[in-house]
Amino acid sequence: MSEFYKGSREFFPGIGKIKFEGKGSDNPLSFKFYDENKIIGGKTMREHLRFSTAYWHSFCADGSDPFGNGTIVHPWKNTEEKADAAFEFFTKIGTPYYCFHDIDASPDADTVSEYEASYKKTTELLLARQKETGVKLLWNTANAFSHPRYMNGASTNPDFRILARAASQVKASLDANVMLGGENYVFWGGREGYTTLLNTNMKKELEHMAQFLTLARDYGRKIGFKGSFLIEPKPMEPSKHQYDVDSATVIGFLREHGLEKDFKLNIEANHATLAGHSFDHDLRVAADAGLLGSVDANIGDAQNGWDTDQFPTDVYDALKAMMVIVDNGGLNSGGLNFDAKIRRNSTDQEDLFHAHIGGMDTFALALEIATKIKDDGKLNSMLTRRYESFDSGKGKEFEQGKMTLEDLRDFAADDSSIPQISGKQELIENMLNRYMFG
Ligand code: XUL
Ligand code: CO
Repeated sequence: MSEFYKGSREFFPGIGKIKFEGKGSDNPLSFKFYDENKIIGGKTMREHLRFSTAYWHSFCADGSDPFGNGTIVHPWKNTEEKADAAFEFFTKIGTPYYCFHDIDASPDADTVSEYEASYKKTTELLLARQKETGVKLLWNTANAFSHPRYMNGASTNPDFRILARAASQVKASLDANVMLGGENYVFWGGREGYTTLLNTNMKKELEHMAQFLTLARDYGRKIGFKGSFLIEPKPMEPSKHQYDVDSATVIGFLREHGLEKDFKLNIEANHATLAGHSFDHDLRVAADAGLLGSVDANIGDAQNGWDTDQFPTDVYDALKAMMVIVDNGGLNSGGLNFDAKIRRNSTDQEDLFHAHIGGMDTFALALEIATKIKDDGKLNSMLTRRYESFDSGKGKEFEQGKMTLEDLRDFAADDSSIPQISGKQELIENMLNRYMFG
């Protein structure tokens, strides 16, 4: 049996299965750090990292931007060829999972029934490819933002007829998910927001969104979807203001509407930075709420304020993210999905391989270092010590809710010499560099 899937023809000729060769290797088409079978803390790297390739960026995007036409010409010409190319790529690069929007993989159509019929056929095709290769579906989603009908939103559209049309896509996508054994289902509200409050009833729109998600949850559970529903926060782009701004906003929304038992968060690095946070901030907020579901791994550009969706190569950034993920005990049914695209001027077929190799090696390194930091325990004990005044005495009573405001005042009045305690930021940053490069 071939090491990779080959369908009607080979779409990435001349490139074989990408293997781990270690950091001494000069072969650019090999992993230097990602050794899928290496055991770390009782699990393989493959099981820890649960990498996924994004259908849309890898097999649909053509490099076009608002100022220019596409630059990347794909050799696949129809749904079947695209699926063949995708599964060839997944098995050559070795991502055990993939993710897709309905119309990435399956053709869109004017009528709901035509759309459903072709989606069903595409799902059967994808299921056959999954069975042949063992590649699994991390999540799918409905694209309810590209078509002109969604210009005023999908579940938050002021026109009920558009909301219902979006629901037909979500229903079909949940049907596909269950057929494909998807582990999660994503909602990203690209146009769930507003351009101006002058024409927007925000309260009504948010209530509609909650009702829509509730119906999707109920339908999914009814047809046997056992995984997590995920909301992917993003503050803007394409909408001027998107309702799912960041982790904290989405968590509040889920709790307000009683959705927090079924929904978790899909955190994307470049969305967190667009919201004025760091990647690890939004991961930490989600993890602390017990709602960290999955990750869209990418990186933005320090000089640009938009969603550049670049492949992650910054080990420092990835390390800080992996420290949260390792502390969270992993991602459970989630994974690290490369919601990332090669640059408009990266036009060789092998560039898609270099991009994924870089992303996978970056997170493999980050996993190793984050595990080393955890096992070493020094940073963790510094963190614990920083809050030790709450471990006993009055501090503990405060945490237990046993003190009043007057008690606090009386304690402060008796406590005449409060020592100054350093936060030790520079020392910690130096320690991090030593873990990385020492
Ligand atoms: C857009 C984005 C989407 C979602 C899925 O910024 O991240 O690709 O991940 O719709
Ligand atoms: Co994303």
